[in-house]
Amino acid sequence: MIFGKLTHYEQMGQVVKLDFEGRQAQIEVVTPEIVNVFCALEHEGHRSKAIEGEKSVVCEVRVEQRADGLWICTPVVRVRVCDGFYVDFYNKDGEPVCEDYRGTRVPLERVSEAYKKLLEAEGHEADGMAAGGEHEICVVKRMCGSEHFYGLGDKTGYMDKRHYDYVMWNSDNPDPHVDTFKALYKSIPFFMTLTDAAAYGLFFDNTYKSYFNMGQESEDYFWFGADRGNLDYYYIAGESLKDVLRGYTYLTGTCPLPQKWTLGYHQSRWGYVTQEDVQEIADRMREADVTCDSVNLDIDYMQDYKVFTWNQERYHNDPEGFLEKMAQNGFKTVCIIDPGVKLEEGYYVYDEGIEHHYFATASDGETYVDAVWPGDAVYPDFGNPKVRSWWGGKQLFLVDKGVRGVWKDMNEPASFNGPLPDDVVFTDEEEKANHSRMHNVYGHLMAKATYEGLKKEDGRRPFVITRACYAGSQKYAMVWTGDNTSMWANLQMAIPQLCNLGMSGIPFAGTDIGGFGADTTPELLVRWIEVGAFTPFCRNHCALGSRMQEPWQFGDEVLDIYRKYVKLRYRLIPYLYDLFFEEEQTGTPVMRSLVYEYEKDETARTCNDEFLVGSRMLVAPIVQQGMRKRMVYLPEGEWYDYWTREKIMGPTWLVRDADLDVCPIYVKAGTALPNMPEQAYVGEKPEDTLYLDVFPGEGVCDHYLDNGEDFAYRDGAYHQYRFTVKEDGLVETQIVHAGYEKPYKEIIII
Ligand code: MIG
Repeated sequence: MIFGKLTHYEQMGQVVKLDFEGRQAQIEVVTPEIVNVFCALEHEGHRSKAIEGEKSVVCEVRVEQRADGLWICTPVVRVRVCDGFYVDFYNKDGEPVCEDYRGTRVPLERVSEAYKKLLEAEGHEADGMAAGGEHEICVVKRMCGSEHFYGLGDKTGYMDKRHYDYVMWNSDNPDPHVDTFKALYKSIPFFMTLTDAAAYGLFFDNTYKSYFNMGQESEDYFWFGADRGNLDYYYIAGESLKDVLRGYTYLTGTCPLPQKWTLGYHQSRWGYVTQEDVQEIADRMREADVTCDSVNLDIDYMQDYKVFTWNQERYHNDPEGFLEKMAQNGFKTVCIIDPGVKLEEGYYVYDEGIEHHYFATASDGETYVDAVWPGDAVYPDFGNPKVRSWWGGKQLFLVDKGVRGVWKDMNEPASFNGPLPDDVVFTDEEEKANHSRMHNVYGHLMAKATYEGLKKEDGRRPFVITRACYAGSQKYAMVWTGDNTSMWANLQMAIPQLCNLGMSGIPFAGTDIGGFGADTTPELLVRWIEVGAFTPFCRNHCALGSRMQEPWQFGDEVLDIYRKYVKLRYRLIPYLYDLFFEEEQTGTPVMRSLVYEYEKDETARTCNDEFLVGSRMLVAPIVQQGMRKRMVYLPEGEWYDYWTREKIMGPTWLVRDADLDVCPIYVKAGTALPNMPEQAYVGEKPEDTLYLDVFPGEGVCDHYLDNGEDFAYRDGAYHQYRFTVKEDGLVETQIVHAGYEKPYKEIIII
């Protein structure tokens, strides 16, 4: 990618066209805070899958050629473009924030070819140790030394991504997820950098396999790159991480407010085969008095794993009747749909797709066939808008049966033969594109098709769960982190993984509680629900063949503790729902890393075993086998121990006892936590009473209420309450917005 000298420039509104000796490029000011750096190496224009609709905000852009480069200034950001298309970003005071690195890269030295052969002979993988190498497109940024990196989607490892390297390539790797993984199911090529002086975000909007080296190669720089596609990235300025994330979600969208029941507890397992199996689970949930809103149906409800069919025999020819019976008992059914369509003449989904050329083809133009659950299968070409609306329409099959949510699996896309070959042909809106371009957005486009179809066919806020996704998928789906393993390391990892998803614009996320693969233990299951009760999505799920892990599988002590935390979650659903409302407006995550709220706090910056729910509740769970007490860090401010109501001044470290039934929780002084009265599932009883759990101190808490189901709130059909808490624990209530026809009849202060 040789640019050479900058020979000419032209300002066209907020776009500055740049002629270099070797290539043309451009800088575009999207908003005063957001600047796009672009060079059309593959195709003209952006074709973003993540950014939809017009995002440009009119603002003043001043361009000036100076001796040290071409300066492009917004009211907030100053950009300097130099020969070679080096691009530097400064704040409005002219202080450097994010500069291109001018030195020579020093790739890490790896073993010689000869030694590689030896390593391979011994059975080691000598390649793939580095996500590095030379890339056609590569942006190298200088490091000042105090960098911390957050975001990058669902990567394994810890909160701070500094010193690690990753790959963006949606991957279904059956091995236990550990720190050394370079990629998992999702590709979110966005991260935020925090230094002692500044915060900023970089979003590399390139759907090909891409690489992120966060100072693993060197202390002097970090880099990201790809071999194909355009050079196309966004610099997002902000006063804080919050501002930056707001900028990123302004570009790529926020997650729409979900239906309230989806915040309840979900019970799942791959292996509930028959109607009787599902019924038994539902009955036992109620018998055991573990609050529950949904049983999720895995692949066995289908006929021969054929999507949009129902196994009539297993459901006595009346799945509708069964789902209706479940619904009367408060259970909303969510069921899985994979992308792979069984190759079988006479099967309507296959026949329709073949007739209209809706499936991906091999390079020779023949329908591409691979193997997945139903055996030989073909892949819907979700890059084609017609395929998306066809697939969207298929949701009617499910909606008609009473299904309330759709769970998208295997959409990396995965196959039984590993990833699809690069040259499989898909559509990218109106032109053909190969798999290497469409791979990372396949799940995203499938989620979009599903969301739009459900919205049309059902009308309620669509509940779509997806395993694979790309930047911007939060507009269409929530996520789970795929096939984790019942091991302590994966419980520990759940915290940074979900917090980083939140800092990547994906706030609605959860892990398989108890672990998916391998056998859980009573202690692990207990500690996992003590975390999962506070994560945005709360579902216990596990693999066929692994030990059963429903709450009652390990005796009364485990069941009692499990129930206690699920009930606590339900009490807090109004609080969680408030956070989702806030998230839709601002992009601020529900589950937050400590650094997100306390970015100047050095301890918060690398905290991996505590998290915040909103800004007012801090959870410091036990995530170590055998541990019965732990060190807890509380950032600045006044906190209360949720259980003992003891008041503690932060910042401080303390030792908290935590027997098996204790998950340490702290609440900020000045909080009125909205609590839901006890019920077996969301909506069992009318929502006419609210309890306020008050933690005295000065504070203002907003609380949101609507019908929890449809889009009427967008036309103002909601109530918003403001609770002003005082030092003495008194609370003043105001109604800030009154639009919901069934506001609370009573607000009771505990
Ligand atoms: O690889 O549908 O991640 O949640 O239970 C097996 C069966 C395919 C993978 C999903 C998992 C699900 C399983 N699926």
